[in-house]
Order: sequence, then C-alpha cells, then structure tokens
Amino acid sequence: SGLLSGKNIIVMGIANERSIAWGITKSLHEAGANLIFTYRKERSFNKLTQLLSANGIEPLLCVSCDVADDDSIEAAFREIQAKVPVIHGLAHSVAFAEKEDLQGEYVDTTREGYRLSQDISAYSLVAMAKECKKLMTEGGSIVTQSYLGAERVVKNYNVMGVAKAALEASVRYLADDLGKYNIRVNAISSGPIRTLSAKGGVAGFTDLFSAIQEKAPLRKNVDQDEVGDATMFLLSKLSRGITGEVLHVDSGYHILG
Ligand code: 0WD
Repeated sequence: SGLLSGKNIIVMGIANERSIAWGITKSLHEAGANLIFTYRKERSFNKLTQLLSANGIEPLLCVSCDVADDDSIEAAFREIQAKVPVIHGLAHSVAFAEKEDLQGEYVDTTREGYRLSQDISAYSLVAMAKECKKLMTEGGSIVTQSYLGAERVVKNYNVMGVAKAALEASVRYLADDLGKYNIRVNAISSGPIRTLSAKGGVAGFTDLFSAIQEKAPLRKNVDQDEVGDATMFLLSKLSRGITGEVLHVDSGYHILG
C-alpha cells in the first residue's frame, strides 16, 4: 500500500492529458489515494472520464465546480460531503486570464482583466480552502500551482504574474490560519510546461523553453510527471514539517541571476 492509501484527495483543473493536474493524478493514484475530481467545462468532463477509464483509475466522484461562482463551489462541496465526509488533500491547479492581458505591456491591463485573473487564479484557492477546512477534520494538505512570474518580471506573463504573487501570499496567510487544525498549505512553482492554457494563452511562451534548456542547472525542461511527484510529496506525510512554502520544480532555473 502506498504513501497516500486511505487518503481522500480532491484534484481540480484537468482539461486534458497535458494538464499539470493529470500529472498530479497519476502520482496520487500510484501512491494509493482515493480521488475526487472537479471540472468546469463539459468538454473537460468528457476528457476526464475517458482518461480515467483508459488508465484504470476509479474515481470516488467527479463534480462540476466553477471557481468563479460561489453557488457552484457550495454545490460541489455539498455533493462531496454527502459521499466523502472526510477529505485529506486538495490539489488546486486552475488559473485564468484573458489572452489580451498576456501580451504587450502590463501597464495596459484593464480593471476587468485584473479582477478576473485575481478571482479565478488567486481567490479560488481561498474559497476552496474555506470549504476544505470543514471536511479536513483529520488534518490535511493543500497544494496549489504557481510560476516564477510571481517573483520576477517574465515577459508577457503580466497580469498572471501579479495574480500568482497574490496566490503565493495567500499560501502564507492560509498556512498561518489553518496550521492550528493541522492543515498545511504549500505551492509548487513549476517551470513552463506545454499545456492547453499555456500554449494558447501566454504570448511568446515557447521562447522560455530554449532558455531553460540552455541555462537551467539541470539543462532540461520539467514535465507534468515531475510536478506530479512533487505535489504528491507535499500532499503526503513525508512533508509533514512543511507549510507556507513555495517549492520550485524548475530544473533550478530560479536560482540564476
Ligand atoms: O507552464 C505551465 N503550464 C504552468 C502552469 C507553469 C506554472 C504554473 N502553471 C499553473 C497554471 O497557472 C494553473 O494554475 O498550473 C495550473 C494548471 O495549468 P495547466 O495544467 O497549464 O492548465 P490546463 O491544462 O489548460 O487546465 C486549466 C484548467 C481548465 O480547464 P477547462 O478547459 O475545464 O477550463 O483550469 C481550470 C479548468 O479546469 N479552470 C477553471 N476551473 C474551475 N473554474 C476555471 C474556473 N472558473 N477556469 C479555469
């Protein structure tokens, strides 16, 4: 039996097999976790059910949850609680910004573009943590996905960098609030990975890959499986002394000046 056997973990953010959340799913499944999935679009639900059955993964539950909508979050947790009254983990892997805000200059960000990216990419962790807290009665671990653009200016990442900065700050405040319930909150800061939202969203995204290949200490880009294993570690008892942390899974790229 694995490190996570008997643990009930919610995974959010699978759009297709390239999603980081799918890498996470494979690692959590191998570690023996019982998995609950949330999805937004019907298209993602269809992809999800196909992927799960093709990989022999039997979910505890798949529920619709649009993090932009409090009623949707509440309904999702009502459904989860009815079937799975105790939760031990949450893998939060969702973000969104308008395409026009991921190119050009940050100074041109609109009020609505700013609001939307903060809402979906940063506040969603707070809303989810609030619900998880009620079901994490045996303690728990929450892990979200961030990116270097939170700490540094990365060309075109713009409004999403600012949203990720808010996400990382939220990790620290949530870790302080929830630590007394033995709930840990951490982030992974992954290097760039070719996924649906990354390819279609951030302008000039592909240029980042060659820089990492040439300069990162490990001289290679990371993949969904590496992020999946690190997320599994943060969701498992191996990381029981770690909270409020941002763990870089980026071939060491962030240490370069
Ligand atoms: O290079 C990358 N791909 C990196 C991604 C580097 C570092 C971090 N990340 C982060 C992203 O910012 C995000 O937080 O990892 C997380 C997952 O990103 P991904 O795996 O690149 O994204 P993708 O496979 O496109 O899935 C994103 C999903 C959406 O899919 P659908 O098609 O169903 O919208 O984000 C979810 C959704 O599952 N999502 C939402 N979920 C619920 N409510 C919402 C929403 N309102 N908006 C987006």
